[in-house]
Amino acid sequence: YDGSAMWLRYVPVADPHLLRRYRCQATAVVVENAGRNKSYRHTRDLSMAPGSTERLMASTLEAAREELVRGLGGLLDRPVRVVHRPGRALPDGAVVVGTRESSPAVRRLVPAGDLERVGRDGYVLRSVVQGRRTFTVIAGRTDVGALYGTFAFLRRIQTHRSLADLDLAESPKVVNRHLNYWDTERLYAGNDESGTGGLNGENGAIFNFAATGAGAPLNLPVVLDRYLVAARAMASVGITGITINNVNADNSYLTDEYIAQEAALADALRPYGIRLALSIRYAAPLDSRFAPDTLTEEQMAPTDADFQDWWTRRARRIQESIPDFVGFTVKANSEGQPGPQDFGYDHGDGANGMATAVAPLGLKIYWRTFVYNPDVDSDRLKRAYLEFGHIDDEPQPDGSTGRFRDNVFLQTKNGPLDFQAREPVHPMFGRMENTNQAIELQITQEYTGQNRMLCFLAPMWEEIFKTDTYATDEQGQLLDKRLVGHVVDGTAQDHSDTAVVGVANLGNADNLTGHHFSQANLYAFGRQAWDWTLDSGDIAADWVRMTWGNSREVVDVIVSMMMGSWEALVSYQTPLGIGHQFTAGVHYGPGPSESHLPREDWNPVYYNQADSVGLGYDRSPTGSDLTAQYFPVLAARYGDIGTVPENLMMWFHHVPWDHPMSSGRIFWDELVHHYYSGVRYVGGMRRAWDSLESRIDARRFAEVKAKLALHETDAADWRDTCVGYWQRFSGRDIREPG
Ligand code: BDP
Repeated sequence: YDGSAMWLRYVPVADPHLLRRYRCQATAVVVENAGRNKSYRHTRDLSMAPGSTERLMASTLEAAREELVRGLGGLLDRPVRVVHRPGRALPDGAVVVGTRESSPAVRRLVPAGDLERVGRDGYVLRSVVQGRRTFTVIAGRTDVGALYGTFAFLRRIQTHRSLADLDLAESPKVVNRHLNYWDTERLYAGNDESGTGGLNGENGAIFNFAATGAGAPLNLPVVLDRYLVAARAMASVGITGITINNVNADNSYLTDEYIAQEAALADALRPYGIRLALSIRYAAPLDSRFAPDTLTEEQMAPTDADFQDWWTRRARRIQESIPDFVGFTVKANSEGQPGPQDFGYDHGDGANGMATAVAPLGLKIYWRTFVYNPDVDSDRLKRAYLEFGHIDDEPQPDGSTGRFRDNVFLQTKNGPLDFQAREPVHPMFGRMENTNQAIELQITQEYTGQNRMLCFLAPMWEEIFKTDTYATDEQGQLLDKRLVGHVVDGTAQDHSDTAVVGVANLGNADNLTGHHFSQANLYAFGRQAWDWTLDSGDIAADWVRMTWGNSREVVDVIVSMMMGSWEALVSYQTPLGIGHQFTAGVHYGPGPSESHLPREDWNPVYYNQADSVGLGYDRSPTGSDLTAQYFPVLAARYGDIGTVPENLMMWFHHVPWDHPMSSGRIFWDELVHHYYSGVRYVGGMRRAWDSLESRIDARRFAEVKAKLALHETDAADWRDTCVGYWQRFSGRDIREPG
């Protein structure tokens, strides 16, 4: 097995007792009126997509039915009966899927009030007993809710849970569960296995428009089987949308030729509830490719009609082909991308100009806050809040506060630097009371081992979501709900439109993610975007059962490998809160001594500040005072070396080599201990994996084994390079068993 079905493997239930029971509980699939709400527009042949051996679905309920046929057929190891028009006589063991509108059976079995409570994407999963017959009803308020319920039902069987006496009602905590797909950067998931993935992931892109090239009918991109696997995988964890191109955007994606292809892709993904968005380049109106519809520099004022009308025209053009188009992701005035500041305006004007343009079409602007203009402050980490915070606080002519429009999301990375393996949370969470805020997490493992290292990120995201911001209201009173998760899900400050965004890791590798274990990160992202309160260990266990097997030993060994893998990586890469020690550009190996890059704040030495006194960047009140951007409780805690959590110490302090740590060691010894213990953990993972040889299929076993060997070598390189370099400053001995 090559991993190409991801976690939707549907292998037969091995335990004969369980299998017998499941077979009685799922005898037939009933999806009435599955063909209603057909959503195709561009693909004429609905049965088979070019390049694909899979049937393309025309509607969400067909996708649900197909998934049950495939899933139950595999899990129960025999074809399942499909009943199209059951009338009132549902067979015992029927699995009924639909909404009250689509299905008379659902209407009979699930009262309207029960569905109202679950919200737009939610579902009810319920056992219903009638006389001597028992059915399972999977009901949504919408078709897509029913599809999500279908995946949840199949997951129960995949993870060997009971199907008896079900009475579940589930709904997501966050409205928009969105992926950003950087098609040409940082993928690490391509068939081209040369090196570690590098900066340029072109070879690995999953949706490759260029590849359709000459000969392919323009409005019909090749829809490959793996697109559909990706769509099903995304739907199975409740992803609602995907921005399909890199944030360093290429204007081609806005041309008519590309829009036609995007529309066909949107058709393929639509039945799975996944809507398309595009990254755009702010200065696109100047591009001669759109001639005669181009603007001059003078017409680029975002507050004026010329600029706004241009974007309305482009967006309308897209919407004509993709009626459920989400909107635009914008990276502006960041790392060389154009933005409103190039034309004398600020981020508020720029975001609002675009938002005003697309508001009549019902579209959204995801405006990224990943900016670090050196003119703003010497500490890179302070810059985003300095640029955005005051716009959120601005009194408006109508008496309200905050300038950003309602259809703008400010999309903010979880931490103030850039997706490092551990960062404090971004100080903007909780601070932007009057603005819709989306959190951006990185699923693709740019800084967390790429496609070589096994690093399960759910514990990191859990730590982020569950971090207390200690946010206060205007009177300075602590809010009741003030974890980052509450800020993101809108309950902290009463926001109804909410979003979690993940920079996704799908590519053209056979297993779609390069490293088999990187699949787990996409899986976990979806589950946590749906419900950030989930326990990351439970998520790991589900994924392992679905992906590797249900035997006790397999589950226990792999879950425990995964659960410590992130902390181990932090330990051998960037322990105790030191940030960005990567060698230039590639973001994989160590480069603590590097100082050659043109911008000071791209260099490891800027972040480590190593000297004979100690290590780390002083961001306390005696230093850059980043701590002042946090709410008072956190500001005080982070600002004092006596109270800062040790795992964030060097984010906020230049720590003296002899500083006493809670372990009883001095800082130097503690630092060295982290590097060594991180590498030891990887050795432990190798041995644990080897112990599973007889329980894992040969190909995947060998592939993971080979990756773990590289992983251990590269982890040791991190340890030796960093410890060796720090030692030049500390002048102290290394007292650590190897
Ligand atoms: C950095 C990546 C770069 C992205 C940038 C961003 O190295 O490729 O363009 O983030 O998020 O981490 O805009």
